[in-house]
Amino acid sequence: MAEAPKAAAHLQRLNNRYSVPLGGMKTSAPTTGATHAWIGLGANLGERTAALRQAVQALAALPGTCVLRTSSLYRSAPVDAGGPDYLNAVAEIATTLDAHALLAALQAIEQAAGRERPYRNAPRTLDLDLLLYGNQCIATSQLTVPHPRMHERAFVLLPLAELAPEQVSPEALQAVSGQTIALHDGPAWLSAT
Ligand code: A4P
Ligand code: MG
Repeated sequence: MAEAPKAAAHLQRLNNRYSVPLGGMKTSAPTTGATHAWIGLGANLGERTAALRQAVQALAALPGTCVLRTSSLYRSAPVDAGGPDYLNAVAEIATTLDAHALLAALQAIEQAAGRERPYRNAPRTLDLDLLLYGNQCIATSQLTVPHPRMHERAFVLLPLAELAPEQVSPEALQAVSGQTIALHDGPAWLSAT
């Protein structure tokens, strides 16, 4: 495993403004009524990178939705769970879907990737979490936004801070700086063959 970067040192090195070549995908924002949202992607079963790549393509194919940017790819041991190491990333999208329709679409993409739910936090071929939906706070029986556990997790905060540093305070990064996490691949992971 590559050397685990300390959160602050790693983020200092990151250029927060790079944009990833998203070959063949919609990358221009819908013109009216679009909301920026940040999606957490994770996988720890099967061909993890391929599954995350296909998930980004599936996000870009959703109605009224485009993928604006994707983060680097991070590797870490399961938190509060067992099984193989996870790969995690975050995607920033602009979408005209409302938050509940977006959640349903995320779950459909998970299902298409062979996601099974034998027990809580079970290993999975694909997990898509809605981290942030604009600046909205949502609390329904199906959906909590911001995602309730995102601030406890380096595997969410590090990739999110690449794309949206204003959404991740230095204190939040400091709080997860003891978690072991490795940079698995830079932002070009999406377009690499
Ligand atoms: N739900 C409510 N709010 C949301 C939201 N903002 N985004 C509901 C997505 N779903 C949301 O999710 C269970 C229910 O949460 C859904 O029915 C939805 O209505 P799920 O995807 O079926 O199950 P889950 O992913 O196991 O649950 P959860 O609560 O999302 O798990 P976590 O907290 O995401 O933890 N370790 C590493 N290193 N990397 C990981 O990615 N992931 C987990 C899962 C544990 N450990 C990990 C990782
Ligand atoms: Mg989930």
